[in-house]
Amino acid sequence: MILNDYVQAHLGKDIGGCSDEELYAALLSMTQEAAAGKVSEAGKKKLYYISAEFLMGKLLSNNLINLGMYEEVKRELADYGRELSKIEELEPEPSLGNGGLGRLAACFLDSIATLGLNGDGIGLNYHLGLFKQVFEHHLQKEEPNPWIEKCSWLTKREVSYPVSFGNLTVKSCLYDIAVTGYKNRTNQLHLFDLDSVDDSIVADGISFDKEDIEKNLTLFLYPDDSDEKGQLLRIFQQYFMVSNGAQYILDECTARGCNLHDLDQYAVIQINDTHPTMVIPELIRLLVGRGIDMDEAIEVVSKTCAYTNHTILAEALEKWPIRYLKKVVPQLVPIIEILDDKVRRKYDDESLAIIDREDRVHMAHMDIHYGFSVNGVAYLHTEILKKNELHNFYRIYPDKFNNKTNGITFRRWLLECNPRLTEWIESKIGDGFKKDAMELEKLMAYADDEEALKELQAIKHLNRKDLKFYLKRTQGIEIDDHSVLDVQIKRLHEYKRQQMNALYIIHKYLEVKRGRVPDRPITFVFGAKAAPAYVIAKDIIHLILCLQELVNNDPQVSRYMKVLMVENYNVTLAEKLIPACDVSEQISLASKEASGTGNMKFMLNGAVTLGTMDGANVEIAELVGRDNIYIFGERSEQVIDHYAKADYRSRDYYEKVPAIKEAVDFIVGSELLKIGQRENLERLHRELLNKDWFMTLLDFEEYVKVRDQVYRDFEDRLAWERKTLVNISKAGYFSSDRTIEQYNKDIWKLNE
Ligand code: 26Q
Repeated sequence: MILNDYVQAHLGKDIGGCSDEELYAALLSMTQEAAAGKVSEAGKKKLYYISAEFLMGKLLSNNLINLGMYEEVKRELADYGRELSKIEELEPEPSLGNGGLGRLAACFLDSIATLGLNGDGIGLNYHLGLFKQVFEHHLQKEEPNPWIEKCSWLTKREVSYPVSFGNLTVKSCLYDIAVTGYKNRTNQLHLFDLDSVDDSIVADGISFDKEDIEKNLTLFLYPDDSDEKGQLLRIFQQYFMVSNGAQYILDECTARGCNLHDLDQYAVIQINDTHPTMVIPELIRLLVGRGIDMDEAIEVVSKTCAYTNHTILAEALEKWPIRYLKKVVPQLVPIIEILDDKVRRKYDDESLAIIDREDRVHMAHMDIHYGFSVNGVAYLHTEILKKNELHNFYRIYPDKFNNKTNGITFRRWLLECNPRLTEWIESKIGDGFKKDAMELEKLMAYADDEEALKELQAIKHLNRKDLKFYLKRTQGIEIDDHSVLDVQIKRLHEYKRQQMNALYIIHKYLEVKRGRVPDRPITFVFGAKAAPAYVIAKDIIHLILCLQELVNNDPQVSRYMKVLMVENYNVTLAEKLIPACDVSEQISLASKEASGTGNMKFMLNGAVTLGTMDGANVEIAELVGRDNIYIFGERSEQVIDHYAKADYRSRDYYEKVPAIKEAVDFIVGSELLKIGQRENLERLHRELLNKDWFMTLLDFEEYVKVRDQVYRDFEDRLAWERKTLVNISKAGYFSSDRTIEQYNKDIWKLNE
């Protein structure tokens, strides 16, 4: 009776006498106390995973599962007619991340603790987090997303560091979130903050005084950086994160007996993309300040830091004008100049420089020269880094490059979000898969077991019903639980090609109008936020919302298809959508999606992938075999070749293929113009015709063909369910426990 005893002791009443709010507060403190009992500092060397984002998701169920209290608490609540899922709805989702990179960091923290490794996260405590998305007049509008409540997972620590920006010095504060491992230790996520930050300076959506650093520093994740003030603020944030992180690391290592000459034996710092790159010059600066000479400091730091690359999009690789760094972090500039100078003395190759001829600092270059490891996040991605994007670096540092294919934590993405499937798996193969995900392969014994396949189908149907009620209650939208559920949920970006999905919907709409109706209704679901200053991305959202209005209100068509774009897509929504999904859209232009991790979550929950040979899709295809995945589109080598030759012209495809012309022109046709804004629709139309940088029209024809095949194949229900089963069976490789074991074996080398 863990919960009942707890509320008796603390509130003097039993579960039945408590409100949901009281139960939530009690569960929160009860799990926090249980987690605190599992903290340990064992092992000489410690990992620090430093990241601008940690997309944690709600923590209550996750912590209960990991602490082994979930079943009992659920049962106790049920005895009093209460439901954990209702109580959980009171918990706000921490708004500390944006997409894949942040969610990966959260999965990694879970696996690090689960494997019993000594490793903490370091980041920032953004008060208003990533903006909250609302739809108004079929357009995305951004609002602040305050998520910190009095009753929260944050614990204030008695830790504070001075951080200097030229002539402004601030004093930080620190909050920790306990990270529970599955039946194992507790680690910490350290989130630095500033007491003087003031939410009330935000007015009119998400605008605020970008120059009032003491009040705005940790307000938002990715504040609008379309102007210089916004870019400077991002540098303020990044430096605040790394300077606090570096001071914390040095203090903690010193307390554990490190003499700083041997820092690399006490600490390893994993730099998550380039956002925390300034930790390198900052650590060097601090070491010199603590009496170590410059050359040795550089060497020590280079042995301590490792870098993960998450993108090959040139525009996403950070390059800061040195003028900005002089304004915000003048103390780092001489160090960065020394680092650049050393590189230039050694290599006569401009492409390797840290400070380029236009006086911009290439953050990734600093990471590669002054870190001991560089990793990509899927096999194909790492190969492209080595052969193309970072080829000149690979030539000089072949041994630094390594691949670590991403993974996801099965605790959240199976046990927590899909209890029905979890129970079913357990009934078939026992519970070994909860610790060793590769055991899922044992399910292959049921690949031709009709009974088992029907059970699997029934589980998806029940999950669909849950989703139906959830969406109705929270988004006011009705879905058909007998339709095929086709889902694309991820950040909005042109390379991910939500616009191609939308063009297919247009095509299908016109087909239905012509009387060619699908065998079964289809529900097309989207979830995506667009960066506030990303104009075309917002136009694509506009198109999807206009299509939603058009399709769903057309009585002739809506019997056969529905479009649904969920508002404010987040981890909580993903956990509801994924277990109910049939078709997983992973349709990025080959070579552009570093890995993807949503693809793995869908696979694990028995959705079948419709995708390009990009990122981890390549590895999924390899594992499940071609009968159990739908692949289409130009391959990465050819795509890279098109860019090199600059020989892709979207207009050629538009002119050559009538179905393409028809779908593209529909964007600016009378039906949609009646619903939407001419400016947005025309801009998107022009973009597709004149630029289409991510080659939507190149792949469109084959996409239509293969996608139609998917829906036809769905009708052979048993054959489809077999594909589902194979996907689940082969998903074990994508456990983040495997990924973290590889990081530890090849890069971190903890516990040795
Ligand atoms: C850069 C400059 C200025 C402002 C913002 C940024 C910025 C912000 C966020 C650049 C990149 C990001 C996020 C990237 C991201 O989420 N990448 C994803 O990482 C996943 C985990 O490795 C991969 O699975 C995805 O393929 C990759 O897109």
